[in-house]
Amino acid sequence: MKINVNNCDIALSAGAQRQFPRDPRPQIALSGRSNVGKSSLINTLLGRKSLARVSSAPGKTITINFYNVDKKLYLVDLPGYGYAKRSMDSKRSWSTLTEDYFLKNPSADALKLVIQLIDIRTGPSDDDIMMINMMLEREIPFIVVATKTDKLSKTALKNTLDDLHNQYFNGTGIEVIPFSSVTRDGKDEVWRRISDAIS
Ligand SMILES: Nc1nc2c(ncn2[C@@H]2O[C@H](COP(=O)(O)OP(=O)(O)O)[C@@H](O)[C@H]2O)c(=O)[nH]1
Ligand SMILES: [Mg+2]
Repeated sequence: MKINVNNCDIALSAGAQRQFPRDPRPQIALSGRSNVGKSSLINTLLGRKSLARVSSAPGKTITINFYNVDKKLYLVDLPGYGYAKRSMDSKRSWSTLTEDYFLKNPSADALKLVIQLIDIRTGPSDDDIMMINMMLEREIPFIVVATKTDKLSKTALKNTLDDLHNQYFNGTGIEVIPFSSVTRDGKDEVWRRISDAIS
C-alpha cells in the first residue's frame, strides 16, 4: 500500500471513550512513558517537525490524539504513563482513558499494532513490563521500539541492545527495534512493521 505521509493531519483529540473514531480504518497506537519520545516518533515517521506536540513536561490534559495519515490509517498518540512519584500513586499513572482504549474501544478490531516505546538508556520500566504483559495476555500485536539511540555511542548501543535482549526478551520472540528521532535511525524499519500490520 502506498502511503503519502505528506497528506496527514490531526483527525481528533479524544478526551473520552465516546469520542474514539468508529470507522474501520486501521489504527497503530504509540504507548510508553511520558517523555519517552512518542510524539517525536510520530513526527519522524511523518517527516514533520511539529504535527504531534513534543513537550519536555508531562502533559496536563489527558487526551488520545488520532493522526489521520493519508486517510489510510490512524497513528494514535496515547497518554504517557508512569510519572507518578510514589508507588502508592502507581494506579493513577494509568489513565482511565488509556484503559478504555484497550478494554472498551468500539473499534478494537481496527487496532492493528501497538508500538511500545522504551528508553534505550533505562530499559523497560515496571509500567512498560505491565503494558507488555497486558498485550501478550490479550494477544494485541505489538513491537518494542527503543528510543533515543543517538544518546549512546555505537559500542554502547550494541551492548545495551544485547543486554536488553538477554535481560528481558530472550526466548519471548519479542524483537527490539532501535530508533532515534534525531538521526531517524529505525524509521524505515518501523514503517515496514506498520505496512505489514495493515496490509
Ligand atoms: N536525543 C533524543 N531526544 C529525543 C528523542 N525522542 C524524543 N526526544 C526528546 O525527549 C523529550 C520528550 O519527547 P516527546 O516526543 O514529547 O515524548 P512523549 O511524551 O513520549 O510524547 C523531548 O525533549 C524530545 O525532544 C530521540 O530520539 N533522541
Ligand atoms: Mg507526547
